[in-house]
Amino acid sequence: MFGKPWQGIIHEYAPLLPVSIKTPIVTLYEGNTPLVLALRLQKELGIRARVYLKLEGLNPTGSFKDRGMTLAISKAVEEGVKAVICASTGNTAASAAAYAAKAGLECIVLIPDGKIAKGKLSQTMIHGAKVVQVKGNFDQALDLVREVCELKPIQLVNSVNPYRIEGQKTAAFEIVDALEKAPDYHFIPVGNAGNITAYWKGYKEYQFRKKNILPRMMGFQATGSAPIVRRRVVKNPDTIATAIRIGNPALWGEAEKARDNSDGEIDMVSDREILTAYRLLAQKEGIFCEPASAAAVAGLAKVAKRKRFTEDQIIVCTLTGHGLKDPDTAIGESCDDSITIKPEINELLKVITI
Ligand code: AN7
Repeated sequence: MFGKPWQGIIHEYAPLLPVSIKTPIVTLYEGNTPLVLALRLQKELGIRARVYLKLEGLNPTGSFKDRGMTLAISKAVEEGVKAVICASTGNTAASAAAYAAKAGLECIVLIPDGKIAKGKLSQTMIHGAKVVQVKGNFDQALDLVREVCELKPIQLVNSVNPYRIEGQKTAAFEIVDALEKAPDYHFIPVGNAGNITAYWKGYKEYQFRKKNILPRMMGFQATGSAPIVRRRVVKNPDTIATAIRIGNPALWGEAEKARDNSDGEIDMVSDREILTAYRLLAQKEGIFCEPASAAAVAGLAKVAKRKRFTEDQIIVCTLTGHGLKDPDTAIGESCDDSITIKPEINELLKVITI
């Protein structure tokens, strides 16, 4: 009567992942996230194609990073590693800390000083990781962890670790399983460029399963952190979407390949456009994602202004992280909307306009 219980992406997709019987699976039951039809958003943006949202914020630590981390940590345990390290704008840190806790590994994270959202910092700390704030940006922190891994027996779990990409590609498998084919367009935010690389790999590997089509990969950076679009390293990246505040993506070349081989695009959206999409998702779809995730939908809104999508087309946007990751931005964007009254019915009636 019931299907087999979900046990995470490694159990589900083992034949397509670099694991064996001997791999000790460290899972928090990640993956199997909803793919939601977004009719009100579609209408709001004047799009005729069907728009689906892949809610990666519903993973165990609230972001897509868990898909790659279950595999990276499982392989670290298999290889007898005792400690893992990453540089992070927050979500990788939270995920690494949680999976390391589950596996009994030590975890060290380097984060850019003062530039990580509170939810992510709170997760990383409570899971017991050693948090090192770097007076600099993500790119400098990544250089440091790469260097320290040459000197110490510590495993790097940033997306330059190929197991991260292997795990993250399962999101594309799930989308093809749900739609029974690949979408025509896939919109996704781009930071360090691991996820766009992983989805493209996943779609290609799953091509044999269903109809022989591949999506166009549509990546979006924030204007203040858009090295791929501008074709040069951004020394001092800046954006309200701190998750993608990255000026020198580690998988830059891979992202360009995904773009070019899929006949897609990598473009940029402003913080204003990101925040507009962020509010739209919350207020028209009931979906609270973090600002970086809204970049994908801001990108869709931008493309929809110049391009006519047709009714038979399918668009998927990945919403990479949960809105609760960054409560400060949500409150900051909404504080004008809150009203304070004395505890009296007349006061309340004055403010209710219905
Ligand atoms: C919510 O956690 O880089 O292009 O260190 O947290 O694969 O880097 C996060 C990236 C999009 C960009 N959305 O993905 C980190 C980190 C959210 C993110 C991205 C990130 P990539």
